[in-house]
Amino acid sequence: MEQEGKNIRNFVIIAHIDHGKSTLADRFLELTNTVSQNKLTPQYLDGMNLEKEHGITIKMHPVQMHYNDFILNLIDTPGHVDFTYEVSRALAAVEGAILLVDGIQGIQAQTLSNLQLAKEQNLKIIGVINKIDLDIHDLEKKKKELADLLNTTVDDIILISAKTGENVDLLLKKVVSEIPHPVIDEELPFRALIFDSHYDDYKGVIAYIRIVEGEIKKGEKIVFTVSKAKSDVLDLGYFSPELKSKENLKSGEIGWIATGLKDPGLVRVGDTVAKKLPIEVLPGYEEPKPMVFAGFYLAKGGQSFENFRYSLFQLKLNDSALYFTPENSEILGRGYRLGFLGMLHLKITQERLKGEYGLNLIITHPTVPYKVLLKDNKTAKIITNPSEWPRSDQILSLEEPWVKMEVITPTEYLSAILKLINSSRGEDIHTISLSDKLIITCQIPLEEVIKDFYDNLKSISSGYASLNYEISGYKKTQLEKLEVVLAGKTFESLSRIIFYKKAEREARNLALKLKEILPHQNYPVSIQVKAFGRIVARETLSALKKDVTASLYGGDRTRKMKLWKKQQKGKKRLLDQANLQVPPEVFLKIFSKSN
Ligand SMILES: Nc1nc2c(ncn2[C@@H]2O[C@H](COP(=O)(O)OP(=O)(O)OP(=O)(O)O)[C@@H](O)[C@H]2O)c(=O)[nH]1
Ligand SMILES: [Mg+2]
Repeated sequence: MEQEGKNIRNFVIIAHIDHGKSTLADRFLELTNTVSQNKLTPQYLDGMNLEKEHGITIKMHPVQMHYNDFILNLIDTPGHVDFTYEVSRALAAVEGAILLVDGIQGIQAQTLSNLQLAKEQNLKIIGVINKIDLDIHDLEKKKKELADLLNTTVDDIILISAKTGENVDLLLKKVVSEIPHPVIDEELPFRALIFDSHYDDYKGVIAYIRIVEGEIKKGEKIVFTVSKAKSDVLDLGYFSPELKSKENLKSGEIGWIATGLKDPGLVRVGDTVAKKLPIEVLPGYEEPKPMVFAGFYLAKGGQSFENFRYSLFQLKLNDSALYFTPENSEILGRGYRLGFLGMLHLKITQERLKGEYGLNLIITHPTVPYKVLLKDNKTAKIITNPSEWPRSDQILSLEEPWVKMEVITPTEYLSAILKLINSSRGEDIHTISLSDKLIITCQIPLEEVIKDFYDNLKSISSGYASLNYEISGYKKTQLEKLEVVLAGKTFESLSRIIFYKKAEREARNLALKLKEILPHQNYPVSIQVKAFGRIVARETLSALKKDVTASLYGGDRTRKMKLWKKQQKGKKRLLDQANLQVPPEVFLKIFSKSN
């Protein structure tokens, strides 16, 4: 029995974005005949449409392969910083990691951060340099750099081309010989860690599990230690990468179980599955803290709110970093405030809700969470929605989240990057060298990072600089709420919070933007943006006289005159103004322009 488990190798591929993880997985799938040649499209494991569209991995993807007498459970992981939670969960399910480095780019920010995560899990790490089919002029230096990073010798670093397959067989042999087999204990009661999940219309919640001890078979009863939910194992099996059924899953294996549970809220990633309670709970995962929030609302004529709610719970099964709570807006109606790990996470979520659930959604301006200390009760409150912002005379002090940021760049872009960091309120800036590159570390407000720091960094460094960041805590700050008043009426869902020094400029931009995108009315509409207790920006949206009569057929002059006269009547105008509607599309337009 024990012998069986010794044939298992569980490992991940980790790297910076685009360094070739999924392409390497293709070569493994090919080499092990897991996927037939005619089916093997590039980045085969990136099975989601969105992954293909964007050319990046968004989810971790487990797959089982057979190689000689070995069972290899590989988990491909995403490289983008917004999806690091996927990486960290995958790491907890395996014993080893291939750390892949693009030979042209060398070590990048997520190379370091993902390596750190793998070390924390005590994984066996194999260092690999990829893309050797390209002309890498300082290959020896790059080898040395990676060897130093891994505390090993250059002989230990494998050079491959995931594109041509060169040396990939060598790498696979090394995986088998160097990554330890899982600790096997089939005698102890069954315990497994849920590292991911998804919803299936027929089979209910499918939990992706790493079996730690014991064995589970089809038809047996299981219980989830956190929710205490009970179910039967309707089906179970392994990833091929699609779900393949088998009879049982044993200690050391990676697989899935179909629970039949229709309530997506009952199964949580990080929970321990057992056959009966009490049982010692496995360490699980730290809940990621959402750091970017935005209101999501259904566009008119779309699906029901109930559908929206259910879709969010279903999506959460497959994206455990997603946070949501109900909220209301005077313009947009009932909706949800969603929390994300970054702007790409937000964008991908919007696209998944549309593509997988058919939800057309309108999104309000994204914001970071602020800590507000009120004068009366002196307790700190986290505010993630500008409409809940207290009056300024009630505020004792304010704090905003800061991050520790690390930028890796070729030396020639140093001064441009320092300038960018400074104009983004960066502090505590240090620079150290990493062979022919520089690592710049600094503290910087999260709000600045999520805005357009990444795009600016990429453009000033011609794409060569990379960044990583982690929340370092809250710091005292001064913030202002920009309030939008249209035709004398405040529209809360258009308000936003901003660093006080940037408030006036942002207010002017906002007023101009609104002028550009608000539809003209029969009367002039005053656009005001308030901050610091006064109006800081003001524009007027002119009346569109043509519109009044445009719908009239022909040239009936007397009717037109009548309409113009009517339009001039002050009373009517006031009535119209009181009913001024902001169409939901305005949010889409504001959003797309500021990002
Ligand atoms: N020339 C060359 N290109 C490669 C090689 N490996 C990968 N690429 C290319 O690099 C790009 C990124 O490859 P992916 O496999 O998607 O990279 P990834 O690490 O999975 O990216 P993320 O999952 O988004 O982090 C693609 O255009 C690949 O064709 C290689 O060995 N040589
Ligand atoms: Mg990938």
